[in-house]
Amino acid sequence: MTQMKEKIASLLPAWRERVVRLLKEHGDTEVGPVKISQFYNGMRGVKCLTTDISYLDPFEGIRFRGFTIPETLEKLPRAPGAEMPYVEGHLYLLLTGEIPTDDQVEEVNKDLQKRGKVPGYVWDTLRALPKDTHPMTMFSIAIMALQKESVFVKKYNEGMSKFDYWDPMYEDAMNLFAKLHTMAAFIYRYKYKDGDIIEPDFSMDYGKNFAHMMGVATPYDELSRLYFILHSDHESGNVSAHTTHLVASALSDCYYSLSAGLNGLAGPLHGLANQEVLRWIQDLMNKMGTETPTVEQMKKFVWDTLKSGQVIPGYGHAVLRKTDPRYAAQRDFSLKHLPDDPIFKVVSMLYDIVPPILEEQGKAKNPWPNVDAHSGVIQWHYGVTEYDFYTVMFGVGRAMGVLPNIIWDRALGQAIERPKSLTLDMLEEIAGIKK
Ligand code: NMX
Ligand code: MLT
Repeated sequence: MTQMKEKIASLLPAWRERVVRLLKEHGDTEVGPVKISQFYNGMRGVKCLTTDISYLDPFEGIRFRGFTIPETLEKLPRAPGAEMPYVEGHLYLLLTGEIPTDDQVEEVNKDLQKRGKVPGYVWDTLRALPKDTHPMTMFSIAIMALQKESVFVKKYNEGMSKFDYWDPMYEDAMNLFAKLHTMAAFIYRYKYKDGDIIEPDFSMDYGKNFAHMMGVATPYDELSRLYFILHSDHESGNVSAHTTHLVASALSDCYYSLSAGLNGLAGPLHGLANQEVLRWIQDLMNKMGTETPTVEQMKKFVWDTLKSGQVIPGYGHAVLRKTDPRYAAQRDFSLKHLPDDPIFKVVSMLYDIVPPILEEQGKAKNPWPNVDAHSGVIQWHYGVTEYDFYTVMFGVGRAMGVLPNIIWDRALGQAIERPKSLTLDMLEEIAGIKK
């Protein structure tokens, strides 16, 4: 057993004891009321989920196991001379709540390498799809194709105590995460590079290997590490995390659960916004006939977008009420590596232009940029201009957060999710509306 798995096993009894005690002694304590508006506004603000893996403060942004993004990037181990920490170390942090040693990171890396080989039938499945299939559909199908490998299903069918569910869930999650970067890069090269596939090099760490398989030179390896870490987790109410949790709550294995979660990530209001941002900026440049639109041209384009009833992609958030620190981290990377990139300049100008316009329009509760406003421009700079692909990379990163979440769901005995619904008649009656 790896130190990471042993660590989870050793932490479990104390966490279980806390949950049992909380439920036994305080199970009836009320956390908050539910308003009628929340039945129709996507349950915004209803406190009814729990995770210890990350927490999102509206003004501070995300904390991974208690660490802010700058703290996470500073504390996690990295390769000698590397700018960004190992993805493997972040996985260890998310799963155990502890910053790993170099030795522990090395062990995670070796463990993922052992699990990394993708069976040939996955490639056959992908090759059987029409080439114009969206890469997110391909990614989701590739994950589903692997479902027959589920250790959880096998052990469940053999008969297993519910206290042990987390163990095969862990095995499945590691087996799946170990292959995701290879499947993502395969989709990219198959779809956009004439099927010229680059084999994985398992002597490399996760981020570097991804850059290698994408065929993009350094510092794309540094970017990949940063990208996967930043996109990993955003507490449990966002569509991809919540869907993964919901599906897993039926004891569906992690292949079914992650694939479902990523189908949610593929929506333009969620992860697909990163491709929308690039599409929108390209549209801006094309319509204005220049790579360097003026402030006035940009303002007009923003207003035109709003007046046509569309959202400004990459801006606004359901929880955040300030600039997303994931945006800030990517901006820091860009200032160092691509300060003169024309699209980066447009992205920077939009940061000054969009928020006052959204405030003037008066609808969006948060006028500031989110993670998706910045991720595409960096990919574009390194030649990954096929923006349909961007959400797949978001998905690889997101898996690193949601898979640990469902392992811990099993470990702490979270029940099948089943909230109660009411009819409009009932809500009108509660509201005292006479008909
Ligand atoms: N541009 C224009 N209008 C907006 C925007 C925006 N960027 N953000 C919110 N609004 C509108 C929203 O459509 C709603 O309008 P209406 O009353 O007509 O329905 C109104 O402002 C109130 O919405 P909020 O309560 O501020 O936002 P909500 O929590 O409902 O939605 C998002 C959050 C993220 C879905 C929303 O801000 C949005 O659509 N942003 C653009 C898409 C985007 O960037 N998504 C990525 C989010 C991050 N991620 O990776 O998932
Ligand atoms: C995310 O990373 O999931 C998005 O920012 C959406 C959210 O948190 O609601």
